[in-house]
Amino acid sequence: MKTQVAIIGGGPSGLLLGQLLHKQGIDAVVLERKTRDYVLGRIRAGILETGLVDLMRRAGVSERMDRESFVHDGTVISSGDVQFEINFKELTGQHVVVYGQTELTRDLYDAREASGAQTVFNAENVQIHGADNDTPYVTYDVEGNQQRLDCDYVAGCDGFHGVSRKTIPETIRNDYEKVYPFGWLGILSETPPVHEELIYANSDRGFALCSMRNDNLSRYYIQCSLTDSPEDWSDEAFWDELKRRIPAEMADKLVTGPSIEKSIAPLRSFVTEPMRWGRLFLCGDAAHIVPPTGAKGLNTAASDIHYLFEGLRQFYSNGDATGLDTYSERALARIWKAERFSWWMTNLLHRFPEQSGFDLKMQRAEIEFLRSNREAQMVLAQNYVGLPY
Ligand code: FAS
Ligand code: PHB
Repeated sequence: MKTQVAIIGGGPSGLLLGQLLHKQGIDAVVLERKTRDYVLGRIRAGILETGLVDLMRRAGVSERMDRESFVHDGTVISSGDVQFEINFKELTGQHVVVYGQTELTRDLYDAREASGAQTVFNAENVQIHGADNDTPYVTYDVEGNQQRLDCDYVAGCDGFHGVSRKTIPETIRNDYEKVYPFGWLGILSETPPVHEELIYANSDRGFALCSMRNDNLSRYYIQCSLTDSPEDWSDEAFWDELKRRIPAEMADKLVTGPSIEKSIAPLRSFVTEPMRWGRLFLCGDAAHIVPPTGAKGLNTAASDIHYLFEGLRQFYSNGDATGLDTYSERALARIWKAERFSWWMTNLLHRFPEQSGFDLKMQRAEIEFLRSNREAQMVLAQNYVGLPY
């Protein structure tokens, strides 16, 4: 089999790239290790920057998102019972959009199936060959039979645990990592959101986040120990702990109910450099991970896809490889700013096991400065709505 672009990974990165390429008349085949239902079963991001919304519109996959998503003009930050709003609209003129990654991925799968573009599910043992020469190809197994896909380029969109990043020799690759000493226990509940905007809560007991998917589907997180498992937390215990971490006036009006999903995500900051090796380009979680505190993971994957798509569009339309040659440098420039913001938000809002009394005073002073200083709020708002591509 032959294609122009072999895309490894059928998550949001791979699917968005595939749809943009299809609209441009560039052939791409997606190789996904799991099934569509398995991919859609993962509950992840909820906040979209307008850059990602614009890419979905350009890909022709925004009709349901435009109909069902919510525009948020700000967010609440709280510390104990003190709470204040960061008004993105007033500070930056911009907003964010609330629309679950699951729904965005579903829309992309529906569009890909409607387009007739090829997706191979249950593609096992994917291996990338010849990325550092002019005739790359990918092998993979389906039902025990090895297949070969010849291509011009390979887009490694296979997430943190995929094969693409590991294909780049360690002698060439530089990995940068920070692992945080806690995780996020998240639940989904068919209950009305506690507030019309998100609440990022710092408390003596740890971090909490009140988010949502729609008027009757809420997403809540509490910071938890890395030794915890979801089974350790009954719904009742989760709700009790959440109420202790958000302002009392919010806790009083919190509507609780049975969880329909409960999972724990570890938190890490990670970047690999470079994001290109010959004909192989890394995108999204294959190249970088952020703690979800800044809602940047999916949104930084989107800017990678923007840069790579533009480079491929330019190359296939007039042979100019400038966009491809500058891909890694341009993507990393934006990624590191998102890493900084996500690291800063995580340090601002979480309780760290080894925090001293002085460290806690510094954290409280940082939150008080943010509460009382417009310019500090402007910096948070500019990063949260998304820095320019
Ligand atoms: P993904 O990991 O989503 O997709 C990679 C795909 O490649 C998967 O479908 C996988 O099955 C496939 N694959 C892997 N190895 C393969 C192989 N060898 N061969 C073929 N296919 C292979 N981001 C936010 O912005 N906000 C959030 O709130 C947020 N919450 C998160 C919660 C959790 C638990 C996790 C893990 C991440 C969260 N993220 C969040 C980040 C997340 O949304 C990612 O940024 C996003 O999924 C990135 O998309 P992809 O790059 O497509 O990677
Ligand atoms: C979510 O709704 O899942 C969500 C929102 C904002 C974040 C992280 C997760 O920062």
